[in-house]
Amino acid sequence: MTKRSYSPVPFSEVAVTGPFWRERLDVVLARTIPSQHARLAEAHILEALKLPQPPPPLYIPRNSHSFTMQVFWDSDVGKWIEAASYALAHRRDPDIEAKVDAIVDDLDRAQRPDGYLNSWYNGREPDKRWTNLRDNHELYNAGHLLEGAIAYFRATGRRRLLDVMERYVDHIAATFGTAPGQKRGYCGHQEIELALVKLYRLTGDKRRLDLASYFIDERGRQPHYFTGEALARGDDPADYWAKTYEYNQSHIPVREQTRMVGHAVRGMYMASAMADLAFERDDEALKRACEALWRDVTTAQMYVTGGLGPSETNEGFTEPYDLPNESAYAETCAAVALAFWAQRMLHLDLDGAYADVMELALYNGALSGLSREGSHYFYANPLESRGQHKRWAWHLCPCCTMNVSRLVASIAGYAISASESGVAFHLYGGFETTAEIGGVKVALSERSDYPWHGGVEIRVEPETPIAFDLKLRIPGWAHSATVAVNGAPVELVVERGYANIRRRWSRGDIVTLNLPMPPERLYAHPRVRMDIGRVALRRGPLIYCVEEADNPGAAVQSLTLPRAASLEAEWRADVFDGAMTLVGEGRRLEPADARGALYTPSQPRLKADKVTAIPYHLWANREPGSMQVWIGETVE
Ligand code: FUB
Ligand code: ZN
Repeated sequence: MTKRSYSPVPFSEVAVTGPFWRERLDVVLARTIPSQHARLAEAHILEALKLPQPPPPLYIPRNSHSFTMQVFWDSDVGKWIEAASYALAHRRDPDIEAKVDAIVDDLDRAQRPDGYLNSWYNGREPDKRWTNLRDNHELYNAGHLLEGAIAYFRATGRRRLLDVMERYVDHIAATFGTAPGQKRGYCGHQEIELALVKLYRLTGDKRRLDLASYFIDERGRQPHYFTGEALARGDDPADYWAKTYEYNQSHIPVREQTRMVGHAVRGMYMASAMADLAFERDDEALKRACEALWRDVTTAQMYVTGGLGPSETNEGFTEPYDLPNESAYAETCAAVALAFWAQRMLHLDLDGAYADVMELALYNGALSGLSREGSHYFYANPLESRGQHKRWAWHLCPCCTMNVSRLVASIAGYAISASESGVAFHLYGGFETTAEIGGVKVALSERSDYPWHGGVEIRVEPETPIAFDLKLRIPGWAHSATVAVNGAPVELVVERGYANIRRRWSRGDIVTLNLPMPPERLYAHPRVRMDIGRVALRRGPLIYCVEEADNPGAAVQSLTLPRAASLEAEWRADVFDGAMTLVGEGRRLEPADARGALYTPSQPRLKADKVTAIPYHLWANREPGSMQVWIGETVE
């Protein structure tokens, strides 16, 4: 593995100019970030930062395991700062910056002299720090605050929060590790590992990378830390409410894990950190462990939308091919985190298969978590509804709200990578940057109306002519792509998902890429029992669904698509602010028995009916109604 290959061009150095992501970004800047701050205040989460003071009341009652989600409020603050910072990189905003700075004041004041910083423990149980890593999210909170601090510094150059968090990281590094007197613990909810790698990349301080490696490699070792910790608290480890350490992926050491189990977000954050460490340390064995988990997730456990985790019980994985539609949990955070992991896998190998999953999760399973108007959310992202699912304005556990906003606000950071020898475009949709290649500044501007249309134009403007690789991702769904340079067709050789154009580039060179987007039918592996006899629709990177608002008359579950029915893409200016719909001549199932017998020897009648499908991420933005991704397929 050659580590020094492609690295993402950071979000702060890529402008978003295309209509699709520009619109989402503007909504996040103008509505989502300010409204999330207001919700954090209303939910008392900001008040809890104001220490020293008597701790705020318990706003979220303890559950039957004596757990309250209030313990991870700090993480929501960290994620909001991170999302706001990505937004600020696109448009500075004194009001938002004043709000961040006010939070920084509180955190600065709340930090203990030894560097410890946690609103729950500082205010309420100062003598119980680090006594329940399994459940109480202390290191998870630290990780999110640290990610927020790094993003704020990158966006504004202000480093006060970063200083606070570096002091806290010093404290954590002194507390945990393998040296005598240190705790050999790690967090029940992975997250700090990712943040520490980011800190290392910002500061170059290798101690941060070592701490991340320690947390990853200590996980799941025997004697099991959470067992000893429970005994030390006077608890019976056998009473663990989640029943199994698979829940937090500490059942065996991470390098031995080949199946993704347990809580989906935890698993995704862990795998992302593993990929980061494999990259930074050129660690072949860790890379192989990532690949095994990747195969498992993407071949047997992932929804067609890029959603992950069918079960509400553990907010996570169950059995291979167990992908129920209506009861799908598919937490927004898990799809967001799949995009994180895919991006990291992509940089281990520059294989378009990773970018395909990244794009799938971004446009579908993750984006569905945010409403069109920007202040309502989905926590679970089912693939079928009878109309019972409605977006919510906030949630007792608002983890998904800031995960989706930090993803959308940082979308620019997923589009382009650069290396010594060239540039790679992973996403299209209007992205511009200036990369330094072989010591020459090269301005790159990609223009397209992606994902609605597959025509892409890339203008290359080096300061002086220079030879380098321009790698263009040819998505797995694109079957007859073509490329031309300055109007002259180029033979398309696609290697692991990328067409490489190596030439001496000069100012004004223009590459045109055409990615035809015919509507396509997708079928699930026959072991996905819920999707037998059903078909899903895809066009380009978008997965589609049928929703009652476009298919009135009865629940969309009564619609079918004849196997031979053609599907047409139809631009509809009246659907939201304009969207590409898919339209086909479908059927409505009607009872064969006029009296409505529950069971009859006759098949239902098939009545011709138009089927209109919209992109999945747009569903549940109009009046409530039924929705379905996997549509029944009939012979006629
Ligand atoms: O536990 C913190 C976050 O809350 C998890 O990542 C989500 O799944 C939700 O449980
Ligand atoms: Zn969530």
